[in-house]
Amino acid sequence: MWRNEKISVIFPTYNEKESIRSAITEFFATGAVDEIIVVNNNAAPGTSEEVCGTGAREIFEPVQGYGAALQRGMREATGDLLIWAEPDGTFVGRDVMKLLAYSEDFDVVFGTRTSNVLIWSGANMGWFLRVGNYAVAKLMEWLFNTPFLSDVGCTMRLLRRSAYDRIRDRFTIKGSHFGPECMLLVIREKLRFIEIPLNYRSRIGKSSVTGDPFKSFILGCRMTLLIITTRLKALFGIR
Ligand SMILES: Nc1nc2c(ncn2[C@@H]2O[C@H](COP(=O)(O)OP(=O)(O)OP(=O)(O)O)[C@@H](O)[C@H]2O)c(=O)[nH]1
Ligand SMILES: [Mg+2]
Repeated sequence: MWRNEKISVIFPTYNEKESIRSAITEFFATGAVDEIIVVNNNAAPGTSEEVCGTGAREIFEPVQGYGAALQRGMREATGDLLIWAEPDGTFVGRDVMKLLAYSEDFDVVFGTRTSNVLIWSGANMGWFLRVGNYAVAKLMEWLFNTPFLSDVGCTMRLLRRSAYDRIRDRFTIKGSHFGPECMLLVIREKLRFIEIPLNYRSRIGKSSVTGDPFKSFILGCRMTLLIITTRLKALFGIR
């Protein structure tokens, strides 16, 4: 609980068998997290055994993809404040407290992994990914005249339930670029948001998306296209 509000953390999982148990322990150790929903998205065999007995609730989402998993997790969560994260060892449990501190003034708190001093040694945030995320985030910031944005790929963030309820019916993307779709909906709905720097560590196990520069580039292109088409829709008053 945080100031009488119930806190839910959503962990989509696909290939995090080696790290998921320690991630659950680390996030519960904050003392603020009431519920962890693990969304098993056809995850590696053995994942359920790792989750068993941790106190997290495991649910199964058969539709493949990061967006599908996260949307299912949010539908299942019962908290007043919904926190997204990844159970791959990259995010630090105590950063939950930073998100919560800002939740008093904002409907949505985005994370950024582009602050040099918080990128841990070995983290997958080299020049290409850092500049790419920054550039696409700036495109979003400038086209929509938003507060400061520097990362479109950060998968740790907080949404108030009231904010989630205002945008949930308009989620469409099942794949990896669901994160920016959610950002664009937050912007278009004129919700109050802020972006804050989070720690970013090296991943335990193998990345299936941004570990491959070509896949990262394609993902960046899809995100850019989504931002431009959403701006055009906004211009013509199309929801
Ligand atoms: N690749 C992939 N990830 C999924 C899927 N469903 C859920 N996820 C989750 O999406 C998140 C991102 O996947 P990662 O493999 O860590 O990709 P990434 O975050 O780009 O890679 P890192 O930056 O190295 O962590 C993880 O939490 C996965 O568990 C899916 O179908 N495919
Ligand atoms: Mg990851």
